[in-house]
Amino acid sequence: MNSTYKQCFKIAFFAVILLVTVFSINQSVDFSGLKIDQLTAEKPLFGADEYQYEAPPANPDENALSSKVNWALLIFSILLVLVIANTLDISKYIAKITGKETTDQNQVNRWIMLIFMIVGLAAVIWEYRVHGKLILLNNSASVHGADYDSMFSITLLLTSIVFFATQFLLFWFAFSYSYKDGKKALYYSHNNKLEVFWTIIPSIVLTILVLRGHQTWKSVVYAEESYTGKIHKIEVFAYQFGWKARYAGDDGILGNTDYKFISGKNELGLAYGPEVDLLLTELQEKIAQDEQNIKNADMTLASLMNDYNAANDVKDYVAMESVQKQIDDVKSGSYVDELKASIKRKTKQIERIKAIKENPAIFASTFTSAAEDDIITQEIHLAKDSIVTFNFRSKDIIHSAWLPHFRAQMNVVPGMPTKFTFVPNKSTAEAKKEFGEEFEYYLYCNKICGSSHYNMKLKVVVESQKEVNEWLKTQQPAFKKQEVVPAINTEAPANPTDTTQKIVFN
Ligand SMILES: [Cu+2]
Repeated sequence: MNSTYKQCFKIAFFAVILLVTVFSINQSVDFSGLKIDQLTAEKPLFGADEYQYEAPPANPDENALSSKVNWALLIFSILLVLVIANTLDISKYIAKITGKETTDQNQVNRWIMLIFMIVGLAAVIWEYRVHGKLILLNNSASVHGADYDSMFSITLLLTSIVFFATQFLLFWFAFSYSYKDGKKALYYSHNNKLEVFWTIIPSIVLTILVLRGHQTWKSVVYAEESYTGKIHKIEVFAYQFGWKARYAGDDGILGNTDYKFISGKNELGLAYGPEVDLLLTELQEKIAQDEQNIKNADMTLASLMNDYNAANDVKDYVAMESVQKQIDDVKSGSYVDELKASIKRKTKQIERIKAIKENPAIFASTFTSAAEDDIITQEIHLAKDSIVTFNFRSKDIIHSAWLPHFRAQMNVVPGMPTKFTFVPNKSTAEAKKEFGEEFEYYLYCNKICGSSHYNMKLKVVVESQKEVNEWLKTQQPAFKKQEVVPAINTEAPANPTDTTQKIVFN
């Protein structure tokens, strides 16, 4: 009787553990928001929908735990544990009473092995069928994409064959060669032929896969050299959190850039004289302001004291706390230190810009007229079958430009320009026919780069060259030609004195 209690306790213990596990999984994952069919049959492969996925609005009547599927799973799991536990116990008691073994555990195990194999392999086949659209790629939108896809498919095919064969053998042997009375296991420690066979075959297969991969990689990475014809260069600029594209204007040349030129109005830091002069003026003004603030630190402190007293009168504790913090900063000197540091940074920036402007050779090669008519856009339009090179630049941290439909991805690293060349060969209109009217190509950020990383995407349109040209005409050049201020120094200055005459520093 004592042992019956023990058994009951054991079963109850396992049931509780199971219950807690299922409950905690249920609490942490809201299964109700995840619908498998949203990722499969009706949806386009890598379509916009998958990446714009929004969970359906929560139904207040239906909390996560009331989901029918999960309750069914929970109850089923508990029952299964109870049934197995009871079966084993009952047979044990019968064996005790009758003195005969009723259940042959070897028999149970071998059948469980077989069932596990069938269920497991069936689940794998189900996965291939249901999520196969995400695995078996065959609809890339770029020339090199087809190569990439076929490589993926071949690798998947080979690994699948090996997977099915080894899993079948593993479980079939367990089933087929289970314990039988009077049968002795064969002691089989080594077989040279077998060793050679299963070393050489995988080596050859893997070598072929790796070499093919290397060839494909080379053709993708060095594509710019291998294509003959006009290469359309587009700059793709990443920042937290967004993208900007830059096209060459009528001159067909992308202007130079420098991070030192980046300002509120010159987000990409283009080497455009008037804008850079404006930045210098702004920096000088800010320095003057900072210097003034340092001089007035005592006045600032007095005014903060007044603010504090005013807040104290009305017992505005939030305001009091924030003013107190500012008072502390001024008193401790960190307010002035911060201003000094800011002056130092700005002075350094001015020095660096002046270094470029005052060196005739650097000036001439930096400030060409090319940047003037560059077009900065919020979309990328590409001509179908044209050779495109994306030149990537980052303003702040590492991003990664990912164009899944074109099977392209490239890190975007601050201070290290990267590029990627490819030929889009499926227009947006053709893709819409294939994937549905709502389909759009996108360039995503594929490096988790901060709180709004998920929002970093840029629409890509593939159309005819004529349509691209028409679209470009509707886009504004980065800088409207300034009529009052004469365009400066588009040519190399004759001598250094010339340079200083033309550029006015404040
Ligand atoms: Cu990013």
